[in-house]
Amino acid sequence: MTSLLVIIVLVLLAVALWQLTKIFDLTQVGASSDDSQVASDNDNNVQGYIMFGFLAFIYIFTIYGLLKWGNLALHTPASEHGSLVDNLMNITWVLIFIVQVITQGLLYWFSFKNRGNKDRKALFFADSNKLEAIWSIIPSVVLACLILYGLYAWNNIMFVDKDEDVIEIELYAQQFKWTARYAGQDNVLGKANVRLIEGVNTLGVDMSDPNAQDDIVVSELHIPKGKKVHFKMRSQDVLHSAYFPHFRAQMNCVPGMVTEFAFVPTYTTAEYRELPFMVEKVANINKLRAERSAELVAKGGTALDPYTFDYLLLCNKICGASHYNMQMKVVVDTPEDYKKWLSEKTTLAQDIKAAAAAEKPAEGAAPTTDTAAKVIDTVKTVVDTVKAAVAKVAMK
Ligand SMILES: [Cu+2]
Repeated sequence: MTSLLVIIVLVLLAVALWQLTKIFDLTQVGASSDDSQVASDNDNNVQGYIMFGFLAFIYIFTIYGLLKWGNLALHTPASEHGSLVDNLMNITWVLIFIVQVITQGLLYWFSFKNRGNKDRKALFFADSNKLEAIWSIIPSVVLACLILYGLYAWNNIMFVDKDEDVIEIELYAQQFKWTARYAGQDNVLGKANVRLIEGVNTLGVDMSDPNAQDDIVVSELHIPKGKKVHFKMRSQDVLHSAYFPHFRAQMNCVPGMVTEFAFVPTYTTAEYRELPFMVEKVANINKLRAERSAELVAKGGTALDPYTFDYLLLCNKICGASHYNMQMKVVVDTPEDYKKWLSEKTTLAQDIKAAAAAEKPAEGAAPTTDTAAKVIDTVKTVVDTVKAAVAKVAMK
């Protein structure tokens, strides 16, 4: 609401300024001034220097942005292939930076050098093969190199050897949460289908499949350091995107198909927390939080909890109203801790059994919900009929 008011005030101010300049123009009527619509040499000079001013603004803002916000970018990658992605990204940035600095400079310099002048006539030529060759060949070669390097990186990252010893984990996306399913002892995920979703079996795992018997469903992802983890993604409803920023991994989750991504984590959560850049970052966040907490407490609110770093799995597709909150904590353990953590989890088969056992005594309660649903349906039908009748009368 406040921002709307601010926008309205700004618009009104702009209108007022515009009207003021019109009044100012009217007061100048009759005064000796050049009011011709053709630009004079003086006009051209002024425009030329203003353009240089804008060029300086672009350069200064770029440098300022790099100095002020450059440290906010993701730092050390936490996966084996991460440095490959970062390399590709950095090369692209450097290229863009160099090209932008040179082309913007040339653009403004030539506009200034060839600005309007009464004594100069523009030279007309239909085309220049040499020029066109230069501006076509150079970008093509540079882009081809970038794309080839990108393809090389992509193939390297996406290749999973069939015989390789990997950990199979399913990531299940739905509005608005993630669930993970571990393949268990056999390291084979059981079949699944959204049509089989029922009760605690929220992922629709086909429990008649022998491979599904030891599958484990959890809401916090644990993975071991130094071991390749092969993720298979599914989505229940709309497009989601599994995004692990620290591991430089992202893959769309598409309803009706299984997508995949594999990576090897290289730092445990504890190790990553100890990296100097992370210690500094967390200290900085907590400094800001402490200031904010002091403000909140002064207003009678509660203080914020101090921040500790955790890897996250985020959703990177705007998938609905609570998309911003669609995340899952990811913990990278040492292989021993990972084994211990997984061994303490119950399998989905056990969960289903336990749920069935817990439900039995409460069986009498089930019909009530059925009755309630039936009553609601009847009321809906009555309302629809009345609506139709009213509409008919209105038509007449
Ligand atoms: Cu999502």
